[in-house]
Amino acid sequence: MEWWKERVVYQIYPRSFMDSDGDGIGDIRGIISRLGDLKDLGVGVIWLSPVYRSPDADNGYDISDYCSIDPKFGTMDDMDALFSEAAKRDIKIIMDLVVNHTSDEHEWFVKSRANDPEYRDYYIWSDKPNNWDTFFMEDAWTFDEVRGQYYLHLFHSKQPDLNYKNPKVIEEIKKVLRFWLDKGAAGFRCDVINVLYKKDLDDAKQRLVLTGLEKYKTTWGCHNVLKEFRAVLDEYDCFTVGETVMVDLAEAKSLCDAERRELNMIFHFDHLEVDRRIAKYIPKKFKARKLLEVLDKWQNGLEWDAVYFENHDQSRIVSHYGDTSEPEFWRRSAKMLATLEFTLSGTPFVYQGQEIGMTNFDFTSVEQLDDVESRNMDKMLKKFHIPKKLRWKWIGAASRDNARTPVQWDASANAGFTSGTPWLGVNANHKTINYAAQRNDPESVLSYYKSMIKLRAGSDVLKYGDFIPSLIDDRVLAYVKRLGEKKIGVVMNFSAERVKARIDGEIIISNTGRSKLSGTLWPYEAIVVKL
Ligand code: ISL
Repeated sequence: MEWWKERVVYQIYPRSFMDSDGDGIGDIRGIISRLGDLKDLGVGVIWLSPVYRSPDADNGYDISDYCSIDPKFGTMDDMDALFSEAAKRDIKIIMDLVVNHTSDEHEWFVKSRANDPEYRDYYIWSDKPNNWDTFFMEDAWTFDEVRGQYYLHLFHSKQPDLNYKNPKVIEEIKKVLRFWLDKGAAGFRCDVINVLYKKDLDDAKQRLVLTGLEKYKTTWGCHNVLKEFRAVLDEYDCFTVGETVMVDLAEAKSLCDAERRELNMIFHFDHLEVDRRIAKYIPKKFKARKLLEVLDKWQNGLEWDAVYFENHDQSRIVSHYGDTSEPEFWRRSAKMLATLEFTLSGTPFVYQGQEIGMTNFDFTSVEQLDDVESRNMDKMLKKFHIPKKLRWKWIGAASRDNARTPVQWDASANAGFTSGTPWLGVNANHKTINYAAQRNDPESVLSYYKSMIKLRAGSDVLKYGDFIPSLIDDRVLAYVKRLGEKKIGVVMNFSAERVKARIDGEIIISNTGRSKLSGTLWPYEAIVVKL
């Protein structure tokens, strides 16, 4: 079996993980200081969000030099040290490949806007804008005074889109792939990798959000570019996971089917939006039935899945699908969600802090937010005359900043993240929710994550078994994993009430430590049984 199917991937958002030099921003030396905890957790791969030189218009997803380390995170020697220290612990590292766009401060863009013949077609320029808009709810074209033309950007205006109709651009990115693979990277998480190739620049069908999407989402041109990258990747023992925005199942299959393997796996979004509408911000009622239907679709639709419930763009899963209204419900629902994650088939991804049940932040207004997407969503909702209180309720629940508050290492000031002033506020609940309080507590969320990761590692049924949905209603979610004759049953109560549910089998693990089955599920109880 491929090693990347066996291992658990842990995502580090470096600016919020661990600060070693007291400037309030996490850094590479800080990561090295915490590798022991990651080893203890059972991590086999680190996905490192961008640490490259960047002016930070989009927190590092606007890169000005792909083959560098931004001084705020340290030096290339620090990065080499991280590769070797991680390797000593048998932890591989995949880098974040953000190549749909660069920063407008990248030398390629500086030369392109200056009409340098070698670079003038590295980006997408036009004499007049079309009607497309961005993922950040703004116009997708900005007029450049130097060039005297408009340039396309599907995200921030400081993130100009590269032109993948230009073979030189593809060759440049192949060099970036080789640079990091030669340094020891074990692959890449590929940012918005399904929107690289724009069919044409004509006006598109008007949409409430993302007008222009049909012009660039998973186009045949994108497949061809990915095939070119695959030729380089196949020279190395590595894997790729594509972040594929708005992807549907048919597109996902075409991107990561076993034959073409343009990508080894992809992140899709449906399972995190069963209680959301209009691009994740507008809430609707959660139903376990809906979540099970979506999981069934993707578990049985793809040959191999990337299983995740958090990342640097998503709200904290225990606040989203769990219950933080009281300590016992918080603990139990965090463990229930871990039970879900590690009994699904696919490579599990854990986001920093998820393993200790970190919750959404406790900010009180949009003015406290750092994230450009959240601030622009507030502006857009204001245009629709949504009242401030309701705007904040929606944005506070879905903002990407929920995942970006510093990791809570202990109960000291700034949660042990920094000796300086943290770049983004530390959640006040770090006094009770932190690594130090959980490391040696057998009942902690952290200990349960370690147990579930160990359980998965030892079970081919959980890793590779078929996913068979069973009991479904709006509160209880249950399924069977089957591999040959072996079957494991999983049942979860996504509600604060006791629920009747007949369960047979021999208990393997539960988040309540029960020793026998009783036909009733306690609030947020999860049970895994051998059938
Ligand atoms: O989370 C999202 C989908 O619901 C969007 O907020 C997100 O912007 C989109 O998925 C693309 O995300 C990636 O590309 C962006 C960057 O801001 C995100 O952090 C990154 O994950 C542009 O590089």
